[in-house]
Amino acid sequence: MFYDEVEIYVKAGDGGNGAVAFRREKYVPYGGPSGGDGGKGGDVVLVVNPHLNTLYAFTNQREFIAQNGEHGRNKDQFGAGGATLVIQVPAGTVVTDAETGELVVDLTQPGQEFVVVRGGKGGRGNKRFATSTNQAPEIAENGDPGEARRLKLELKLLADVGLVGKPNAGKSTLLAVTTAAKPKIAPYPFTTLEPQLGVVALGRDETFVMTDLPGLIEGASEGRGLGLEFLRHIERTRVLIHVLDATAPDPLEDFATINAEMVSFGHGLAEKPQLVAINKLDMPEGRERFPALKAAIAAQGYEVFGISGLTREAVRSLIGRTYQLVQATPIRETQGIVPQSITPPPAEEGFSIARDADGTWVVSGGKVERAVLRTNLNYFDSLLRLHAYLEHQGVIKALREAGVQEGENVRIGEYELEWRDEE
Ligand SMILES: Nc1nc2c(ncn2[C@@H]2O[C@H](COP(=O)(O)OP(=O)(O)OP(=O)(O)O)[C@@H](O)[C@H]2O)c(=O)[nH]1
Ligand SMILES: [Mg+2]
Repeated sequence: MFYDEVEIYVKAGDGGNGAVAFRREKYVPYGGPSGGDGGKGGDVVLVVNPHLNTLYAFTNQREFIAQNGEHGRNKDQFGAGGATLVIQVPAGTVVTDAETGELVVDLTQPGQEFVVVRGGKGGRGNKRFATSTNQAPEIAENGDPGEARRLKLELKLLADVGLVGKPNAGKSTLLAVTTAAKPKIAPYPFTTLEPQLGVVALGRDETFVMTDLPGLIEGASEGRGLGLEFLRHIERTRVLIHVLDATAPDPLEDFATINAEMVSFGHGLAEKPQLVAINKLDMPEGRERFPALKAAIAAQGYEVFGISGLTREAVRSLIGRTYQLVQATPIRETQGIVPQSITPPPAEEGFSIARDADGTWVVSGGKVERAVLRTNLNYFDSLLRLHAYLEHQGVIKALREAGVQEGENVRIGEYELEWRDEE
């Protein structure tokens, strides 16, 4: 199997912090709280773009960080939400968590979207905390941090373009000079036993997958040579490049033989768009025969290129034209539809208490640590609220039961306090 794979880092935007502010108006002696909420951080979303067929675009960018939400401001102004960051992937991309190896999502349908990390909620401003008993609360929440994770993207490559031709025509050489693939090349027939796949990239979003195939000979469709098995490989391609060796004894006959084999194999091979690359024009003999060969093949209705895989002459224009044809030829059907599966977020209920080497009590647990992150520790009212929350969650009681003593340090996430027992 041939895979294109890449590891990326995605981070959603942090939520903006809520603001603590009070109205100060000339004729309003006790202006009320007016701190606005922070905006939500942007999500990171994967979207299937049916025009992509490789993960090549990720060679330039591997980190995707969505915008943070803006902080809330005074005068009841809410922070703006961070923009969603959209990452385009080809159909057939399988996404797993790079750390756990767990399947995140299987993206199969054009247009299918999946949120891979969610932006943090914006913190609430102090306006939200006014109550009948506390009309001037100095409480504001911090925004939640955006989620972050490393993802592995994997795509099973299917060749868009197949190189067909007689053994020794120069198919593997052409693959080697246009892609990063390292196929075996040698001056004798049947060098290629296992076809290689390579990504041909004209630009960041202009790519196609090409494969060299073992040379075909007369009778291949009946199982002679190595052909039959590999004719099945070409069945799925969209465009064929027929490579002809201009220095072979009878290139025109070679051309006819291969086409006849494709017709007898059936399965629509003969109907695929076919470009003809007359190869080895760096050889004087090839150069000399080229005009007549070109005329004879063009007369059969084919588009002909005269190239040299060795010196790369005209290889670029052949590739450019191939790309156009790939674009114009309907996409192969997806190989079965895999239902979308979603990893549930890890359970973060509960907390645990431990002591580290220097005697500090450490409280850990997603829920309580998030509460600490959300607290703006600069405001006394916010701290009181955090303590009420910890009390309610049973953290204070559990610490007491664990035996925490007056004057000892307790750490919850970023927050450290010295224990004072009021009872
Ligand atoms: N002079 C010249 N030699 C070439 C050119 N392209 C390929 N060759 C040579 O032709 C021989 C066969 O090349 P391959 O690329 O292995 O041919 P192939 O079509 O993949 O052959 P099989 O895998 O056996 O079917 C090698 O010796 C290459 O160096 C070319 O443009 N000019
Ligand atoms: Mg080969």
